[in-house]
Amino acid sequence: MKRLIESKYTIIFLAIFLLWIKTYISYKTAFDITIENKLQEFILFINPISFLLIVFGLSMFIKEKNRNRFIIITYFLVSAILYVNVVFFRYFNDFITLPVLFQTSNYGQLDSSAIAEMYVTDIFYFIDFIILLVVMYFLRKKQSSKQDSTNSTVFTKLERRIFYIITAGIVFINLGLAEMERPELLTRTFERELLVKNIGPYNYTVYDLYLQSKTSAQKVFANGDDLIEIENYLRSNANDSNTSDMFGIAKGKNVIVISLESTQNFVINSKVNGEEITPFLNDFIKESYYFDNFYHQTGQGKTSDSEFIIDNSFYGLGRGAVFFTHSENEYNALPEILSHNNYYTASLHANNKTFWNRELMYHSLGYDRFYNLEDYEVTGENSIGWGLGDISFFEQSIDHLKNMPTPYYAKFITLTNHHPFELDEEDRLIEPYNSSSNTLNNYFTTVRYEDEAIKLFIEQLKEEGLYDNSIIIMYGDHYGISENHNDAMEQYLGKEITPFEEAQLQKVPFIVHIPGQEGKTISSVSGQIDVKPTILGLLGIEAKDDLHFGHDLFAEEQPNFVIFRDGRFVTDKYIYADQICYDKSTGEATDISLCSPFIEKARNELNYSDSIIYGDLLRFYKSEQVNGEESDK
Ligand code: GP9
Ligand code: MN
Repeated sequence: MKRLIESKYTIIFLAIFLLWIKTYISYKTAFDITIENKLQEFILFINPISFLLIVFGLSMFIKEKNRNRFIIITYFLVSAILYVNVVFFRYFNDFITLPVLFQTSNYGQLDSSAIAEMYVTDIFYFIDFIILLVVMYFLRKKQSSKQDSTNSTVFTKLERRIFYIITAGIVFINLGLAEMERPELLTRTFERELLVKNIGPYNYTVYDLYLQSKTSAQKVFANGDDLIEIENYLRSNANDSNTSDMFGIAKGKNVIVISLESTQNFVINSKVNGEEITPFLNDFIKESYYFDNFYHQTGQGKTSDSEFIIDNSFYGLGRGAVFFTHSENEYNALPEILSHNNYYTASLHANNKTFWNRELMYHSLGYDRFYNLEDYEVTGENSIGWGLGDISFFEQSIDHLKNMPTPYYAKFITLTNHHPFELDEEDRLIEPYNSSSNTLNNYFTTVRYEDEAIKLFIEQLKEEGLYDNSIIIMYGDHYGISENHNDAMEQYLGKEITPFEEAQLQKVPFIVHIPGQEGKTISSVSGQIDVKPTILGLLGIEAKDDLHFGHDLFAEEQPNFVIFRDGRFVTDKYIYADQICYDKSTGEATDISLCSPFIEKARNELNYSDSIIYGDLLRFYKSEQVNGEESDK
C-alpha cells in the first residue's frame, strides 16, 4: 500500500481523479444538463476522463524535475476553464466559446454582471488544487529522502505506451457511445449543451479551437459560386410584400425603433403582486399591431445579435457575436438600403461605442451616425445599473432626434432592464416579486421602469410634434430570465416549465405602431428575422435584390416557422426542443417524423446564413449587382 501511494503514478492519477470528480460534481450542481436515460448519465460520468488522461499523461514524457510543475500549471488551467464556464453558465445558460473570450472591449461593463454571478462558496472549485499541492509536497519530501528515487520516477517507453493505448480505448468508447446516443454530434456545432454532455467541457474547448481555425479559413476559400444555391433558396423562400394591404402605408415616414432590453413577452398583460408590470405597453398595444407569437432568435451575441438579425434578416452565428467576428464583412443592411432611399439612419445608445464592437459594425451596416456615451450627459445621479437610466436616455435623445434630417430611421437601445436588474429604491414603481430568485424578483421592477420610460418618451414625441409623422416599432432583444431561474419562474407562472414551455418563454414583444391606425393582435408565428422585410414593406420599398431569410409579416402568405439559433423551432403546430417534437395543441411529445421536414429546413437555413457570414459572400453578390447595373446601361 505504502509503495502504491508513493508510486510515480500517484500525482498523475490524483490530478486526474480530483479533476474528474470536480467536473462531475459541477455537472450536477452548476450546469443544468438534462439527462434522459442511463446511457446519457454514463457518458456524462466518463466524459471528462479522456481529455484528462491525454493531457496529464504528457507529464510522463517530462523529466521528474519539471513534471510536478507541468501538472500544477495544467491542473490550474483546466480548473480555470471549468470555473469560467461555471460563471458564464450562471449568467448565459451556455458554455463559453473562443470568440466570446476575444470580446475584450465588452469586459469593463460586464463586471457587474459577472461579479453578481460569483459566489464566496466558489472557493470550493479550488480546494482540490490545494489538496493536490499538499500531497505533492509530502510525497516529494518522502521521495527525496529515498536513495533510489531517481530511477523509480522515470517512466519507461512501455509504460507510456500502455498508458496511451488504454487512453485511446477510453476515447473511442466515449466517442462511440456519444455517436450512438447522438448521431452527427460534431456537425451540429451550435448545440453546445449536447456537445458538453457527450464529450465533456475540455474536449469541447479543444473542439472549439478547431472550429475557430476552420471558420477563419472559410473566407479565404469562398467564391461567388457558393452563393448560387443560397440565392435560389432565398428567392423561393421569400414572400411578396406587394400582397400586403399595408405595403407602403408608412411611405416616407420616420421610423423609430426601440430595442427593449431583456424584455420577454410574458410580462405583457401580466401582474405581479396585483400590479400591472407594463401598464403603458398594455394600453399601447391596443392601438398597435401587436405580434403575440414573436420570438427572439439571438445567440451568444445577445443585444448585438438582435440588432444584426433585425438589420440584415440573417441569423447571428452559432458561436460568438457576429458584431465582433465579422464586422468587416460586406452587408446590405436596412440602414444602407434606407440611405439609398433618402433616409438618415442613426443608432442611439448611451453606452461606450466599443461595446459589442458597435462603432465598427455600424459602419459596415451603413448607419450615418451612432449617438453613443459621448453624446449623453451621464452622471452618478442619472445612472442606474449598467449606465444612463432609460428615462434620462430618452429625454436626452429627444434633442438628438429634433436635429436629425428627415426622414430618419432611428434605433433606440434601452439599457436599464439589464441583468442584474438593479434599481434604486426611489426609481421603483412596483415592489419586487417574492421568490427564491432575486434576479426574477427585481426583473419585474426594472421592466416596470422601462415601461414608464417608454410612456414618457411617447408623450415627449407627441409634445415635440415628432409623433404624427413617424411609425414606432418595438421589439424585445432577448430573454432576461434564463433557465437557471426556472424554479422561481414556475412559482410565478404557476406551471411546470418543460422544454415546450421554455421555448415559448423565448417570445418577446413585437409592436408596430402607426399613428392613426387601429390596433390589432397578430398571432402568426414570427421572429426577429422578419423585421427587416416587414419595415421595408411598410415603407413601400421593394428591395428585390435583397437577400434575406425573413418574411414581411403583413404579406398574405405567412410560413409560421421560426428557427432559434440553437436549432429549436416553432411552427403553427409543433415545437421542437431538446430533440423532442411537441404538439402545440396538447403540449405533449409527439411523433418526431412530424417535425422532421422542419428539422432539415432549420438546419439548412442556419447553415446557409453561416456560410454567407463566414465566407463574406455578399462581397461577390454586390460586385455582381454593380457589374450587372453597369452592363444594363
Ligand atoms: C450594452 C447593451 C446590453 O450596450 O446593449 O447588451 P447585452 O448584455 O444585453 O447583450
Ligand atoms: Mn440586451
